[in-house]
Amino acid sequence: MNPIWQRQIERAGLADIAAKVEREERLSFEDGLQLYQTPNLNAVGYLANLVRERKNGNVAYWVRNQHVNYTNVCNKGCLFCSFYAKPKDDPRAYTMTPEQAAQKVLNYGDVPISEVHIVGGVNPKLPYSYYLELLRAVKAARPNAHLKAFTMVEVDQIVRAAKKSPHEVYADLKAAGLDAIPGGGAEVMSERVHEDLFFAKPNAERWLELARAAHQSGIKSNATLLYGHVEQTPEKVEHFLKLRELQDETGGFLTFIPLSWHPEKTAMEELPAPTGVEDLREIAVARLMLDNFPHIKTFWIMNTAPVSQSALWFGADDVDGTIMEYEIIRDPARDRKQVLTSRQLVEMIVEAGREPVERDPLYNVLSRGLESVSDVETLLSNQKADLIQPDANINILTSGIETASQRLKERARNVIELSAR
Ligand code: V47
Repeated sequence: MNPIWQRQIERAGLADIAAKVEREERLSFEDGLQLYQTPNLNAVGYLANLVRERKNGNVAYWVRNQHVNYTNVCNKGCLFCSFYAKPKDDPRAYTMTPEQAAQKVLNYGDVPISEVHIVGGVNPKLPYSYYLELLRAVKAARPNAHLKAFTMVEVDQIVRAAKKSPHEVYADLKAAGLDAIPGGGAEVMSERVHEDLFFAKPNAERWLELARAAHQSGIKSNATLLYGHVEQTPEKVEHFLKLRELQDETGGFLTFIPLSWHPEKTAMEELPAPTGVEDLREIAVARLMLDNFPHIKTFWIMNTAPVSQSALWFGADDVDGTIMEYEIIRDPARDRKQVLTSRQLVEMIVEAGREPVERDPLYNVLSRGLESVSDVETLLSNQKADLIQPDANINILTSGIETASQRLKERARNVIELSAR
């Protein structure tokens, strides 16, 4: 190890952990606590980057995807959530028919999307057949796209509605078009936080049981951790250990996604949101603790594009995708839908100094660098997004990072000019 880093790591009290990382040894619960407690975030990031590069080299993955949130009706009443509408008399409530969901993806028919990410609230009125028809309708509309659908919380509801075993339900869902399962719903695997914030949802044991059954049925899935609200550090480390243990058993997890909590419009909105520094630490600690997870994702919608660029040096190897529309959190200032085009994603990765690789949800490589990014595709994506809700899509690069990076470039130019005088 470079002697400058060696000194930093020793001063941060991380020498033992660094030795384990170099020997590719598993980190303990106490190591996890220490990674959260040391003030030297750079030292934690440096170690996470060693693991990141060992597993994924210089590659940063992105995906051309579309999110469909088929219903916001939910009977779980989670305090951290701003998305849900109560099942009774809520004017915000909506539930798409399978045909309406299919129409949503047809609206982007000209964009070569490889993943449709389908999640929603737990609407107790929906019969088992609805979920199968939803998958069939979307698959028929986009036969070439993989369907990544239903968090374990929805799966729990589907299993109840079906009155069948999880394994039987997974077989039906697969036959209807399901390819993979997203990572939501576990929140923080702690009985205390479960009681306080999301007691109506399945607990950690049930979430893990349903993930195990998915993996045994040949369905890959992701996992998340929702942080930045009332959880405590040991609860987050426990969360990692539970996921790591199941991954040892099944090998069925693809990606871990730390989800940065957005307090806006929730029942706890007086609490402060996590900062960018916390977001980077969550990425880095996850990379170090989850030694058996192939990928760590920085979900740019939650983390912002600039923090996601930095996260690619703190353990993350995936920035997720084009998204097109996202309802679970909204841009608080404008309350608009959110999209990045493929060109913008690729440029964001290049600007961060990583090699962009387009993937599908199972991490099959679809293109490299600028190969599949054309102005025509970018144009289409913009036009189609506008078609859904005119003027409703934030162009993140022109409204956010472009101005920030332009400012930086401007400042750099001034410095160069001044020093040349
Ligand atoms: O489970 C809800 C979270 C999750 C808020 O697998 C919130 O690739 C922040 O799981 N602030 C659903 N988060 C989203 C999810 C996901 C997202 C991106 C990629 C993948 C993947 C999965 O969203 C929920 C909950 O933990 N959530 N409300 C909020 N206010």
